[in-house]
Amino acid sequence: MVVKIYGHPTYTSTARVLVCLEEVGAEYEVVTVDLTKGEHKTPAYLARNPFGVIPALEDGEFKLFESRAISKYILRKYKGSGSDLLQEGKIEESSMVDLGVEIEAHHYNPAISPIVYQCLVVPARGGTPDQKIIDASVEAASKVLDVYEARLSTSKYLAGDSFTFADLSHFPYTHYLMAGTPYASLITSRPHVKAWWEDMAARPAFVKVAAAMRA
Ligand SMILES: N[C@@H](CCC(=O)N[C@@H](CS)C(=O)NCC(=O)O)C(=O)O
Repeated sequence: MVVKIYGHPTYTSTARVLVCLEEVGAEYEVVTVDLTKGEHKTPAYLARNPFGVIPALEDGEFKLFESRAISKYILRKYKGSGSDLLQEGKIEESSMVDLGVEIEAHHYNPAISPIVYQCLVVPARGGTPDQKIIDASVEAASKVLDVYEARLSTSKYLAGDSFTFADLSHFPYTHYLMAGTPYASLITSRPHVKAWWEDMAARPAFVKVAAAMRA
């Protein structure tokens, strides 16, 4: 029985989960949910995720949604088949992973996602990007990335000297920022952030999942 991910590999939250599965070498199946056809709002899908967003996980009888919760489930279930990306059992190290994931979810993601949305999604739907939203988001992202630059000048990764889920969780939006917007300099102008991203982007799991993404 393989883990099933209901989602779509081009969407960021699904990509986060797929990178985890690739990192641990788990067997999995993607059950495509086509957002353009509204498949995420059908009663069948709402039974998997009542908020009507992708992804959702099914592992035998067990069901879960929210990409970061699914990611942690996968990393816990397959701990031992790869590196320990949650640092579980080590109270300070695992707390640093939690901190990095919280910062990604509540500071990084809200600053970067509007840039990606305005530069990639809006034009793809025939619209014109709102430069005011982009400018405000670039300013917000700069402040967050200054914090990252300081942090990454004292340790190779966000939670310490090992690559963890705190780093991995940044992958989907950073991929689209770098590959699909004119704002890659947010990353490349900061030497430690640039080295951190280049190191992550070269990981085989990232390369494989990125190949199925849009930009
Ligand atoms: N916090 C959720 C966010 C999920 C989310 O917003 N998914 C997007 C695609 S990346 C979605 O399904 N959007 C469809 C919609 O909002 O109608 C998670 O991490 O799983």
